[in-house]
Amino acid sequence: MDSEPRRLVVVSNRLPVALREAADGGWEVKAGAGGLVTALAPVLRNRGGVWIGWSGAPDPAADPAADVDGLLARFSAEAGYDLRTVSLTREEVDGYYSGFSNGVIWPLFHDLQTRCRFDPDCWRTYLDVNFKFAEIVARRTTADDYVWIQDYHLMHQAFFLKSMGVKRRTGFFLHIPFPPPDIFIKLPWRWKVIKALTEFDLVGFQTLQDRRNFAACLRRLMPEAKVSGRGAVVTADMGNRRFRLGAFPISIDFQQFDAMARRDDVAGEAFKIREALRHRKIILGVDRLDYTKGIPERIRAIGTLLRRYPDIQGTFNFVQIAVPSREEVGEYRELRTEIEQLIGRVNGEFSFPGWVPVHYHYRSLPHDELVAYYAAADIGLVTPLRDGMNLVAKEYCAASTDGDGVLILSEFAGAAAQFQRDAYLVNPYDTEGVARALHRTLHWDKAQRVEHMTRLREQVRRNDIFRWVDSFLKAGISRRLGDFPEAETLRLGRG
Ligand code: GDG
Repeated sequence: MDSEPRRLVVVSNRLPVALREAADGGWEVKAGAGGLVTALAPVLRNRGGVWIGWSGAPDPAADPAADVDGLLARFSAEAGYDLRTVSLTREEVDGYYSGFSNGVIWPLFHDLQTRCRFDPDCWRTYLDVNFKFAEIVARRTTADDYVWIQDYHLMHQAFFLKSMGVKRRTGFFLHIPFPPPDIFIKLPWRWKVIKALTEFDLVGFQTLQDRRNFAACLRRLMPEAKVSGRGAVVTADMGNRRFRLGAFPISIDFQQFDAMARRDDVAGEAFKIREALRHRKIILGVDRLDYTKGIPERIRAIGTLLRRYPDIQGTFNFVQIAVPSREEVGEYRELRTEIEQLIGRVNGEFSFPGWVPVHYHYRSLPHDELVAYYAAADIGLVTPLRDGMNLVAKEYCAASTDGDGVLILSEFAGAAAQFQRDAYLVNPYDTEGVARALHRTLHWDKAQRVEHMTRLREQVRRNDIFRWVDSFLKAGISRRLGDFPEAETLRLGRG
């Protein structure tokens, strides 16, 4: 068990691709869009890596026409790492994914306990599906691999691997916040969840505050646990075994965003966006359409800005890109309706010939178009009610290659811990405060904006995704990303 791990194996709810039913009734593979995919793909590529997860399609194997393996094999060859699917039935998806992961853990861990639906059947399905995943992990890995499990959907992996007698080195990273004890203890299965997390060798969080919250819950529910140490990574002693807890703020591939924003076609697209909006200032919001992202509050803040500061009318556009997410869930459909009504109200109240204040896109944009929007924007308005990290904030900075831009950031995003001195922090519930921040920063002169953005860009450049991976692997197995070298042949073949 102490030999050097041979391969990195990532396990997550979703594979970094989505299998969808195509218009002709067959299946098609599409690259995924979430934060996790953005963060991990560069880490596995051409390093013999394996990614285990659900394809996103309920039970495609039941469809005799689906050549799932063939579709994924083609994607694997292009992506440079192996994909291994876990097939889930419609009932499993409903209970484990929609019911427990997104109906209980997601709202609870974002401090929105009143949105939780504590359904014991969903909890049981969550355990069953975790067991199913663990069986595949056991089958597809060896004791030489390092198994890195991602996120709240799979908190029982180490627990089930151990219960099967399978020895693996395991690390777990939680992409969402970890709540304080007063909130966590509302969970009817609190003890089982916290116990399951103690079975990993390393549990990683986005911020020191998340790690502290976890340690406080651990002390409350398992008083025998003793947490000791200082710095980003500390040790929890459970009497018969130890494991480690760390804070590892996730990031982005800074160079990739920076380089893409500098590309002629992307810069040209950014210019076209500015031109179409008549070179007015652009305030940009980009989010999955989720109730944690504070989109209604943000639109209200835009309304307040226009009402309080009439001088500002006609001088800017607020562009909100909302990526469809969890559309099968009623709450998300209602949220979409609420957002669209609010936008209608603001536009109805303030538009005049030649100017509509809010532009709204309800779709996922191609990556280069998204980067063009980042590059075109004068202000990135990132105001989640609660967020593990928020990669959009970092991507916006990386794509602001001229160093001229402003990041207005919610103090409840994990990114605020890193950016507290450099971003303009706001309370997303305080619509007047957000309106004031917008009014002030719209009047900042270029020198102020450049000083602000240059510091932010430097932060993201220094603390990029590769540093995140390095710091996690260093804590987990005393190794670095570079210790899993890129295969020479694959690298040459990449062109
Ligand atoms: C979870 C945590 C944590 C967005 N619109 C488009 C698009 N995106 C991409 C962005 C970004 C990603 O989606 C969103 O990442 P976030 O971090 O903002 O948010 P979550 O999806 O909630 O992610 C979060 C993250 O995990 C990582 O740990 O930071 O706190 O909630 O990368 O670029 N991509 C494309 N078109 C779009 O229209 N192509």
